[in-house]
Amino acid sequence: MNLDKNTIDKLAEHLENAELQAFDVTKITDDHPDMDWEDAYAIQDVIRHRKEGRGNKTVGLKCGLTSFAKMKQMGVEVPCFGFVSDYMSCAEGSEIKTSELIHPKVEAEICIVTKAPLKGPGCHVGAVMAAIDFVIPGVEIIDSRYRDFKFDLKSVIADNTSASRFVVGGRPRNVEELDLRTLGVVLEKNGQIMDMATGAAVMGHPAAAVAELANHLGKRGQEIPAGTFIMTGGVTAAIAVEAGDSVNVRFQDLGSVSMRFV
Ligand code: OOG
Ligand code: MG
Repeated sequence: MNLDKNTIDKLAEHLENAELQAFDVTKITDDHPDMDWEDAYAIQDVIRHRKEGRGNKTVGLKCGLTSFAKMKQMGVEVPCFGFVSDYMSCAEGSEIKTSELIHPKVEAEICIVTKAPLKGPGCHVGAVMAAIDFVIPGVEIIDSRYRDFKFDLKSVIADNTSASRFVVGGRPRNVEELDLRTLGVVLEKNGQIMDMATGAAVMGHPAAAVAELANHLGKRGQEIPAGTFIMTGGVTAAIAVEAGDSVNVRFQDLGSVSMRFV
């Protein structure tokens, strides 16, 4: 750790205010170039404690920058991890207010819910497959607090990996009924196909992203509890949306997830 507790608390407050009041900021590594990975996750943890202290429940975990499309789009090669809170969850088919957001983008996510705890190190795809209760399709609405979505990995980790809103819906399925690698996803905005991908785009297998998450938490003495909702990371590139747009994502064997931006 290179930053002191006071600086970490100040940066967490700064980034969370930007989220809650919907204004953009410059990336924090510009002012704190010596910030390290531990500092970045420590800032994210303070944001989580601030939300929980206000009574917001943490309702899931997210993997980010796990697909080739996303890594290329954002110019990074390492995944990152964050969390989602109760107020970020939006119902299937609902209207999402862009006035509460800065510059939202949507991405298709293959999501899972666990039925057994997962603990790294050494967590692998097999262990994850055994721990999946069901698979459910989702759409994440990311909204980086950084100007023009320009950030480096440490800045985006501190900013809770751009977490903003998410919608789960469609048809949950048992994992043995699916091939998560060949599962096709088509993302449409206003009836037009914007991007498509298959599950293997996420680290070769979406369960590999969950294994990485368990190994990441394991290094910090934590585990993924049973019953955890996890987004495995955008399988498609993220697509910018604005008021008036409607989004529909079709998932092979899992139905579709849709929402409107107002
Ligand atoms: C970082 C968040 C990445 C994903 O699924 O890849 C993420 C960003 O691109 O702003 O949620
Ligand atoms: Mg995502």
